[in-house]
Amino acid sequence: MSTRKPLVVVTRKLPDAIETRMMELFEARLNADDRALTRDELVAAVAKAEVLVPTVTDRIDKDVIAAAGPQLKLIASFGTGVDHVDLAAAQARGIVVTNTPGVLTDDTADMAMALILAVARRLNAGEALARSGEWRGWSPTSMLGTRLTGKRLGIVGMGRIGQAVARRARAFGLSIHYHNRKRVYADIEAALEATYWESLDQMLARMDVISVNCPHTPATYHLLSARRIKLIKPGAILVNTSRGEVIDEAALALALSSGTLGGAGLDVYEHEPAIHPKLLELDNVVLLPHMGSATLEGRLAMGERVIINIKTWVDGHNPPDRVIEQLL
Ligand code: 8YV
Repeated sequence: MSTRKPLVVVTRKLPDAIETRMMELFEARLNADDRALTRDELVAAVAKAEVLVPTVTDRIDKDVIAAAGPQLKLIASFGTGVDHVDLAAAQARGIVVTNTPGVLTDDTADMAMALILAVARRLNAGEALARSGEWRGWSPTSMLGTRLTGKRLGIVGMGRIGQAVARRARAFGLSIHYHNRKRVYADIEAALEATYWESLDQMLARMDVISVNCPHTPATYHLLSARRIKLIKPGAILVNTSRGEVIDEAALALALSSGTLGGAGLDVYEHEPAIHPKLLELDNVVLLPHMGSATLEGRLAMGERVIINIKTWVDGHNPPDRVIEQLL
């Protein structure tokens, strides 16, 4: 086992227990005030670091990778999505990229379900009324939402998180439909009583609720394009806990403001932290600040995965969560 301590630059503040362990194991440079690094700071970091631990808020594009010193050998990202890292550029420079899959599946699926419930049952409007001092008491026709039981849920991206959403949704009486690059194994389909739609267009036209759970890759950028948003069944609810870039946000805002879509629940945005101004004005949307995996347990588990990936690499082995570009 190697006793060498690599220089590990961590771009954001992580839970104390993770930072403490990193300090024990590595020559760790931490970010005590949690300010996201500027591009110049990121370039300075990769010029020195042997290992970089970025998050979704760091854009590790080909120029940043080109600025890396020859000692940078591992980008151990804190998170599952790796769309903020130019994987091809990293691979070309012989830099290994890892992520933290699996440990935020349940938290993210919980949030997708929370958004589905919040939009269908108008939680934001109800909460606002209860706090406003304007509530005049119960009425048979006020705060009417949409019943979920008996409705169809279409999951776009049936990976780990999509399947976890399906399991939850079944308990709420939704029938499960999905579109995925590949059909999932028959036993998974059977357990979820899930219907596979090879054609995303056809699925969108028939669903009452749509949940986006695929990663953002060049192939899924604006997968829900303006054309496809127009295909969605009028009045349907769309939720996104994956990446904003999968949906054409301007087209979505238009469909929501014109009333074509029934509502939306969004945890992620195309140009984070900016949110399309039209979305901010609408009351048929529930907007969250990218907090799908924000549980203490989840963050600790993500940190553990990062440490395991770095430690395995330091010890001369292949890190368990290595991301290979063509697999995405
Ligand atoms: C993370 C996420 O918190 O892991 C992901 O892909 O979207 C988030 O839930 C974030 O990416 C941390 O870098």
